[in-house]
Amino acid sequence: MNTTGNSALHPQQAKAITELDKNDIKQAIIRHLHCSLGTDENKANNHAWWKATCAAVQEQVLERLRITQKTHYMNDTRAVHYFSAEFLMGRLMSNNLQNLGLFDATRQALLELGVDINDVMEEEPDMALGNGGLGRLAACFIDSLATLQLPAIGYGLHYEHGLFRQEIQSGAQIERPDSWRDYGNPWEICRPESIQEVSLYGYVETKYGDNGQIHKEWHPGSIVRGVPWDIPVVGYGGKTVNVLRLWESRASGYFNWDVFNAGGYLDAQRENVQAETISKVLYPNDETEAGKELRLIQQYFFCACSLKDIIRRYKRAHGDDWSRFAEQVVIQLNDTHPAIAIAELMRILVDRAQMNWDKAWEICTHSFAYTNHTLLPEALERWPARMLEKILPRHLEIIYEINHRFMALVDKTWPGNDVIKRKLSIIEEGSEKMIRMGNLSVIGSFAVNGVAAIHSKLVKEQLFPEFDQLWPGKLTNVTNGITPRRWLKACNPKLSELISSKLGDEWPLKLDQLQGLASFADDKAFQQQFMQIKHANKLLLAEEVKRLTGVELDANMIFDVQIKRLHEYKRQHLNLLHILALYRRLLENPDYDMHPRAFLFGAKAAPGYKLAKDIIYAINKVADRINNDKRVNHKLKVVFLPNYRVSLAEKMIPAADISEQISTAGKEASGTGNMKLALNGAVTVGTLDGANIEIAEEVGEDNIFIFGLTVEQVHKMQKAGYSPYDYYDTNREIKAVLDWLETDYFTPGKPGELVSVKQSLLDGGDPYMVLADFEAYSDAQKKADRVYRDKIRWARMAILNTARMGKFTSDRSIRDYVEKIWRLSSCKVD
Ligand code: T68
Repeated sequence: MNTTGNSALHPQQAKAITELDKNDIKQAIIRHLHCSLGTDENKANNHAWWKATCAAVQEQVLERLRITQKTHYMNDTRAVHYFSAEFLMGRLMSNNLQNLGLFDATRQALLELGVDINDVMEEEPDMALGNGGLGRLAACFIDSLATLQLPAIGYGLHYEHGLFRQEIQSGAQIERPDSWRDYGNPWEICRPESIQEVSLYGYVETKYGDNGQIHKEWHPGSIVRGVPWDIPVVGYGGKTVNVLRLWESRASGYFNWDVFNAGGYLDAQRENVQAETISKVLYPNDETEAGKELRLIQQYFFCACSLKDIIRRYKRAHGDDWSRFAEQVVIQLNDTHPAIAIAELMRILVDRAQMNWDKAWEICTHSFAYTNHTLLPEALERWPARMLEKILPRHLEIIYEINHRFMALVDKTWPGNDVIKRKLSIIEEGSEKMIRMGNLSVIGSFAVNGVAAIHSKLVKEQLFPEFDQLWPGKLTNVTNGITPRRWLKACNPKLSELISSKLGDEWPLKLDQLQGLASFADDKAFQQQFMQIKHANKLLLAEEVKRLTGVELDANMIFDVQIKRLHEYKRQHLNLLHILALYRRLLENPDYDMHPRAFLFGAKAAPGYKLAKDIIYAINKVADRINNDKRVNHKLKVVFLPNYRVSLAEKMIPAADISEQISTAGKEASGTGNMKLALNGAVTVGTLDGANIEIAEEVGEDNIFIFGLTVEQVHKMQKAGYSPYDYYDTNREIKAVLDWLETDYFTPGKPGELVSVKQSLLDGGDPYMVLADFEAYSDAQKKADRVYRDKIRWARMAILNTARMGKFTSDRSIRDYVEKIWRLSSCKVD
């Protein structure tokens, strides 16, 4: 077993972090080059420097971790347990150095050793254990939890392969396995002392006690071992270091020895392979539920391991007295992915601790809270009852019992109303009986939140209106946020330095202080500095673009950025149609008046999502044609950057002038890329959707380009019977660009290759109202173009965007959770 990171203590660790200087760090790095890696300063390549540097940093981190854990234990603190199938951590070296306050000293130390810290940081593979916004939110939240010195632990899965690596071949997305820990991960620590075992399959036996009591006993068919790996999570300021505990599945030696001894070596191995499959790979589908057995097993596996871990810790302090459990433990369910934990805790309390149902239910419903991240029907998790019966037979019985008792409450509230009963039931009747995990989550939790004001309103009014009536106040809002440490301080060092020169260096902890920049918004010298930094960031990105794609960008162009998962509702194809319109205008009139613009995309499509992959292909084909068309390419460029991920976002965001946030109103729950881009001085072109609405409120309508249908208008139009042909037949430009896609102009010799995009917008019914919003979008883009050419006005807008993003720090989100839901106290670690 690889147990990297447990290097022996060294006297230097006794020194307080603030006293550490570059010489100490230099010595530690060299010591690790010699003693941990068996190399030296002359032989070491960048990878070795990276590992040695991480090991030197990890020494500091582990010492803080030990002190934090001791402090939490001594204080017997209430803690939040953040259950998430995804944590999209990205790279950790620069983050940990920033949060420990050791970045500059380490940069200097490496420099004196003849090494550039930027080259060293590039060696780190991203920890891509998530799909997109939901996973990255979890990562920002654990950063804020540690920063605010709150007792917290993240629980998730230790996927061997994170989100696939994307290659673009002849314009098409190819998926390659991601191997983030092939050469070892210096941050993780294996904790064999905390291994758990989890049961699966089998059957339930009903036993009758002497007093007539019924007792259920689950006889599992298989047992899997969960091995915990801890990733330290360093709070800003370096005081509290919490952990992210990720479970790896292993075959439990337990079951297989018999088979092995009976000569069934291969059979024994087969069972190993199955057990180890559980944490093999992250499911790459965001916003859809495939209903795959392995996915349910993944969910149950990490929930069961985590609950056992929580209970072990609770019992160490409280023995068999369960009465204080809900006081000490709050479990936040990041979407419904961990919802099976509700049934698992009931099973533990009722079957194992022999508690009566009502008391167990009381504990459960005071321990869990649930965050909803989507209204899209295809993303709401439902599991076939038959699948649950096979994998978790006892849990299915428990879910039926929860539902039975809940239906009695519904009947009392709405006597005889079968329509409401059918709607609120956890069980969906139909050709195949399904278990609705959303309903289970609402019923089993004491609080339910959406992730932006509009989204939470829609959760209340459209998704769960009867639940809101039944339990007023249970449904609430916590607007998402992002950590300014990673998404400004670390990724945009030049802008951070400028901000600190004006406001001091507390803003990463008190992001509202950025307001102080507003008084410089009209200061010519400051405008110039701010825009010079943007320009420098654009030059850096242009270099990267050249390296990755061969395309040359002029940093004087507008850098217009759309970075997010590829999905129809996010409408990358609306952006594409507008690019085609610009291209056409330029061909028709070479003097067409526009500021040169580079459109940059970054997006992964779920491997099974055909149209999303077709849109990627279309973007790439259009990009090829435009970038090689001498007639226009001084004014128009299109770049699709392959393998969009956290570390690429960190390079694109500081260089963006325009942030594309153009989802169909009502579809994007919140968005968080919108916050990151605005924080770095990009101006949003966006719809009134998700957190865009709150961003517009903060920055003011003069500092954002809002366009398009509102939620109400979308709703009304769809009810009235929306016909995309109304736009195709009457808008010349729309017709021309859609028809263009059918020719072989972008795919020479292969007409029709891009036709699926057109079809989805016409015969496909244009479910996301792309054509309905096209003209408004084009107008907003024209306005943005005009404003950009007024350098002073644009600089003012960009500065005010940065200045007014204070609300969107994830520290504020976490404080909201603490006040509205978790009721936690911070625990100072010194
Ligand atoms: C996102 N959801 C929302 N889901 O789309 C976004 N789904 O608006 C919001 O800002 C963000 O959550 C944070 O709240 C997702 O990212 C997934 O990735 C996902 C993964 C698996 C299954 C379903």
